[in-house]
Amino acid sequence: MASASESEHLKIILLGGRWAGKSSCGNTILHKDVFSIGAQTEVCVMETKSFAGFQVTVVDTPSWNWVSAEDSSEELKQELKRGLEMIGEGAHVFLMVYPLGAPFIERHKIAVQEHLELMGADVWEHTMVLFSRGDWLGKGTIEQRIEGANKELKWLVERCKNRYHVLNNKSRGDEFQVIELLQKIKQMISQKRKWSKTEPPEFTGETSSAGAPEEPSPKRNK
Ligand SMILES: Nc1nc2c(ncn2[C@@H]2O[C@H](COP(=O)(O)OP(=O)(O)OP(=O)(O)O)[C@@H](O)[C@H]2O)c(=O)[nH]1
Ligand SMILES: [Mg+2]
Repeated sequence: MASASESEHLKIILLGGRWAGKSSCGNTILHKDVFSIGAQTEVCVMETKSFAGFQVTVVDTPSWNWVSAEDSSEELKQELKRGLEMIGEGAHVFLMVYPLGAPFIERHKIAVQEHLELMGADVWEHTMVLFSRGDWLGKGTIEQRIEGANKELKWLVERCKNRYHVLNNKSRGDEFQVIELLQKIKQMISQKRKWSKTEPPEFTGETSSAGAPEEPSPKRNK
């Protein structure tokens, strides 16, 4: 296993509405009781831990109510932005936490879209849906659940480029569910890096020193 200094640093910001399970997911990811459960999170809290060859930083954030961002308090909006500042420079991901089994209708969609977009116009490029309450999945798979979901929930998954994961916070001993999530996040970050490296340089009128034709950039649909 790589040492903390060699390991990849994964920076995670948990976002979501009231009672979504953000703090619980944070504790499951860090395998540690860092964030308070059951009491509404009021301010951002950050913690880092080395796990499975990764250095993992998690920022827990206060929830929004299921209203338009316009109707959320300035304090809440500032605190969400502070969460992003806390995580600092470098690649990070947003985990949009939503409890499995809870209805996701138009007003949830509006609240998610407007609050997430406070994090920047490109927020969707860095966002994965994290379904909490994995114990509520029952016998089916998450893919079947999404397949049979309403258009609003499908919209959320599609907006996140089909990136999603399920955590059962009642099964904190299940490290595999966390390792799998970290692998997905790593893949998301390295994909993003690959895109920025293969992005064709702006045309300057000069021929490239190697004289080789540019590779076409990969499609940005995942
Ligand atoms: N059954 C089950 N309950 C969960 C799971 N995750 C969270 N909960 C419960 O959901 C409730 C809310 O969890 P929190 O982690 O406090 O949610 P939060 O989004 O941080 O909530 P606020 O910060 O208060 O808005 C708690 O009672 C948790 O025990 C899960 O995977 N399964
Ligand atoms: Mg909380």
